[in-house]
Amino acid sequence: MHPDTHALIVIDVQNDFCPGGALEVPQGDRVVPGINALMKEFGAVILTQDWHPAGHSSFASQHAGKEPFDTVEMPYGPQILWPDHCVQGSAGSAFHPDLQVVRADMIVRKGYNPKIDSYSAFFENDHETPTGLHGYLQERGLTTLTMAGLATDFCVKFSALDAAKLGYPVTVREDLCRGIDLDGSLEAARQEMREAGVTLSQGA
Ligand code: VGL
Ligand code: ZN
Repeated sequence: MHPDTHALIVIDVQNDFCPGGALEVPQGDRVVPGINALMKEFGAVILTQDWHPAGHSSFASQHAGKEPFDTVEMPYGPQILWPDHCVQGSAGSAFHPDLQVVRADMIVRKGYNPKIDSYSAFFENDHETPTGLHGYLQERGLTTLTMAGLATDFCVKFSALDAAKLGYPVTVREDLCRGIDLDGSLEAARQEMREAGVTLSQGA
């Protein structure tokens, strides 16, 4: 059991990121049993949920002549375009059916702003619009974080880097994450996280 100042943050364990989903992460569903078991070791459990309006600007379908996984320039910087995924209220946006959602104290939704993507649990992709999670953690006295979920090289990475920047000691349970791995993005993400002082763990 971790001290009650230590929170588990479970990133985007949703149907669309699992095999058969719109933006499937290879073996994404494999993280579920281990995450459920890990929840028992924490007094505070927070889930994030990717939650896009239909026609979101991160969808390739909204950009003439573009395909999923192409990159475009947005006012806030380069943006990878994705297949339509995690549309608010769709079956794909729901949590994996075996994830113990009942254990969650808090669910943070992100990506609901039509014009900005939001990979991180803390800030949208402009790196300045907050989700409110930092304030929530501060008000509850949650000072140390462990993260797991999908995808290692996108939402988990951006969440962990922002947590480190905000001053939280943060551990990423790599054994309970899976990556998309576009052009070496998984190894690059591991390197970036290590350089930012994030602890990468393969489990106890
Ligand atoms: C994610 C791409 C687009 C993720 C979300 O959860 O890693 N990746 N939206
Ligand atoms: Zn998304």
